Amino acid sequence: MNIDPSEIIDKGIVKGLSIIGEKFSSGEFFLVELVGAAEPAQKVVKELLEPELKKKAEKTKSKGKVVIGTVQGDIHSIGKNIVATLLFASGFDVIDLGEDVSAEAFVNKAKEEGADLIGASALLTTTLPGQKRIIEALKAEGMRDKVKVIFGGAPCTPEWVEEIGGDGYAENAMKGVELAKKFISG
Ligand code: B12
Repeated sequence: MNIDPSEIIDKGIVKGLSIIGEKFSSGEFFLVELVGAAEPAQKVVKELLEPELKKKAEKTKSKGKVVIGTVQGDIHSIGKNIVATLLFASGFDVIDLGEDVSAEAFVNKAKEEGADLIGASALLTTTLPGQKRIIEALKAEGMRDKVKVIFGGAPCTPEWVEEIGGDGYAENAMKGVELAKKFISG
């Protein structure tokens, strides 16, 4: 069978983990189940799907430089890693800062690398303000007009991105790549 890895991610991993998340918030599941579901999902994405996505990497000259990470206080990495992999596979240079990344770290890295785009993930309502802080930190450095910024993650919405003055919202990795292409490659 020849199934696109992005389809497995969207129709399998994301759907399955959202059910786990719903059961966790309704009190039916506890943290142990959340962790128990996250571990195999992460393993499948890292070990099976990401290598497949990378195989399809577009071998052209770099489309542009992206600094990506999960905001401060937030250790959710699965979605961010998928976005980073798909961006890489689509021909972007990707600098992944990992998780629990401060706004200043995003901005300093973008400055140091001359990045075209910052992508920031937030999965908790409590860490969502970390996305706003990136915009503020860029303004404080006088860099807001030099770098495009896109956001994603479960609590993030297009309205939130508009409110904080971001450039784009993506509900999944494919849409993130489309935005990156639109902003960087013209
Ligand atoms: C897996 C998981 C965990 C794992 C994370 C493992 C890991 N290494 O990532 C573990 C067990 C560690 C965990 C911990 C916690 N979690 Co949790 N977790 C989840 C769960 C079930 C799935 C998240 C996930 O990986 N989804 C699959 C990926 C592929 O989807 P995604 O992240 O949404 O990413 C896609 C898009 O959003 C988008 N995207 C994401 N980021 C970006 C960035 C850019 C730039 C772009 C363009 C697009 C984009 O593209 C991605 C790919 O298509 C969610 C439920 C949910 N519905 O999200 C809860 C959830 C996020 N967790 C929750 C909670 C409460 C916690 C804890 C506080 C629990 C606790 N009591 O300790 C801790 C917080 C730890 C911390 N400080 O960060 C809540 C948050 C509630 C809220 N409103 O804030 C949720 C929503 C569960 C729930 N319904 O209650 N969690």
